[in-house]
Amino acid sequence: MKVLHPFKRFHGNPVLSRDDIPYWCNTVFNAAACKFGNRYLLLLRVEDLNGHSHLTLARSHDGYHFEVDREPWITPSEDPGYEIYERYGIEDPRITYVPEDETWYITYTAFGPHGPRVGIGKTRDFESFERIALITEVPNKDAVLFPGKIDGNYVILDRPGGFAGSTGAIWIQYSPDLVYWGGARALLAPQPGWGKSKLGSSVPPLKTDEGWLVFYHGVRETPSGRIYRVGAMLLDLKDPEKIIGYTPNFIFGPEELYERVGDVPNVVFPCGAIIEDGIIKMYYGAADTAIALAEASLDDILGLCRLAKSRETHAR
Ligand code: BMA
Repeated sequence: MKVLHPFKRFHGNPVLSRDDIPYWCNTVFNAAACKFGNRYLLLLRVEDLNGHSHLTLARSHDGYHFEVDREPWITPSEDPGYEIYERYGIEDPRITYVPEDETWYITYTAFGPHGPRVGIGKTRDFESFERIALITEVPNKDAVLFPGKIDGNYVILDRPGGFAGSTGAIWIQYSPDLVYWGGARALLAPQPGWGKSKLGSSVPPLKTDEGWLVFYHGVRETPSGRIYRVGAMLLDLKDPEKIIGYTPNFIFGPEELYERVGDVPNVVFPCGAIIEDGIIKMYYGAADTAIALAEASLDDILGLCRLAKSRETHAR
């Protein structure tokens, strides 16, 4: 059976909003997610009263009710190699566990006077955090690391461009050491329709029997502003440059009031997902103002990805 709307929103949404942050801030949104031991962790993007973002941890025993740390965890770096690039904040984190390194990697958007670029760092304990490198030039954001090397290389999806008329496509790149990246190729470019203006990967690729499952956001410009929605595609496990299926339509979009109304209206923006017992928990920023949760069955999502096998409509 085809399921048109595979995600069900958590009845207690939003999961976190400004009132849950134990210090002054403007908003909380766009959180990375992972399971660390038996705890669910969210790495929150918190926007301060100056409009600059930093990252703060929230912890949960059930994935639905979170307690936020009293202090920020990762703040913009004062190291001279980073300072100018993070001067206006660090945004939209994604967390990937790489088993062969026994390490959790965190990618984020560093934002400074030159524009947005991608940073990557690592942790093993969610206490200490070490920056590895700034890995792209500007403008680039929405970088998600695959959870393991493929053919000896780390693999990342990122989104160069998307500003001043450039396409805003999802690209793929490779690295032997997480510092030097190359072999860049365009993977998925915007098409007329719900993702016409730009695309960006949402959550790090999830390994399934049928391929790498990638949620991505698509942006449509309208006379009353942008609408951010979510689609999914499947990439070949051995050659992730091959799109082997995708959802022909968006599968999640702003509908509830907390997604429609906020600092930036009509935005759902996932940065983290956790799969347990065939159920995907997707955490998403709602209207750049709160964090919400929706759940779907993995089978339903894979079924929707099987609907379109051709790559023809996805210009590269
Ligand atoms: C994107 C990113 C996200 C944000 C979205 C909607 O470009 O900056 O952080 O949620 O815009 O404002």
